[in-house]
Amino acid sequence: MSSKEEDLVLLDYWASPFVARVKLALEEKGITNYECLHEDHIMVSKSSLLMEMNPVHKKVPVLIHNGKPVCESLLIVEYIDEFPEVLTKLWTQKSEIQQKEKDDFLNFLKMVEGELGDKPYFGGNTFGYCDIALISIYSWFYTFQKFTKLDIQSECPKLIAWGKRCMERDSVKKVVLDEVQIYNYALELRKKYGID
Ligand SMILES: N[C@@H](CCC(=O)N[C@@H](CS)C(=O)NCC(=O)O)C(=O)O
Repeated sequence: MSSKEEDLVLLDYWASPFVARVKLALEEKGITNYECLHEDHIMVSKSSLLMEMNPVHKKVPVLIHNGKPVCESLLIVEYIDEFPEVLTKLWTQKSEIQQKEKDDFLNFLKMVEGELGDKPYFGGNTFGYCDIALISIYSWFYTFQKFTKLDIQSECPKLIAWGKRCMERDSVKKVVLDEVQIYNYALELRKKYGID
């Protein structure tokens, strides 16, 4: 997400630790040109904009991006992060993928692998929150590899071993799609949208 030419509004409450998460993410991304609208007494009364933008929970934070609301602090943090855009770029381009995009992707993988370290799972010895968040992306690695021609197996052996370990779990086997099926889907979409 580029901060330029974007209309960003954050519904804020000064004491909210959840809003602080979002502000931190914005800071880290160097996004400063957003408008902060402060709720006065969030526990007692709420602005009509908050009621309109988060009609289900009526809670801050809400990030309003070009008029569209994103609710839930952790989802907003994810939204602010450029990562999903980077991934999509890896398999939807007509032209050859730029070296910079490959480098960004590889740096990201290495950073994730660094977090894993020598542990079997991200949280230690048991499959948990972070593994759930990442394993669905692991099944896209094959597709990314095909389009980027990066050798993820050699670049990030521990991460690949983690992926294989997770794929042995019944829950993962049941839910996470097969990597070849995903690659075929990517090829189909490229054809459908005239990329190939
Ligand atoms: N799960 C939400 C929690 C947000 C939350 O609890 N916000 C509080 C302020 S700290 C709020 O808006 N409370 C208003 C209310 O409960 O009516 C998130 O992570 O965004």
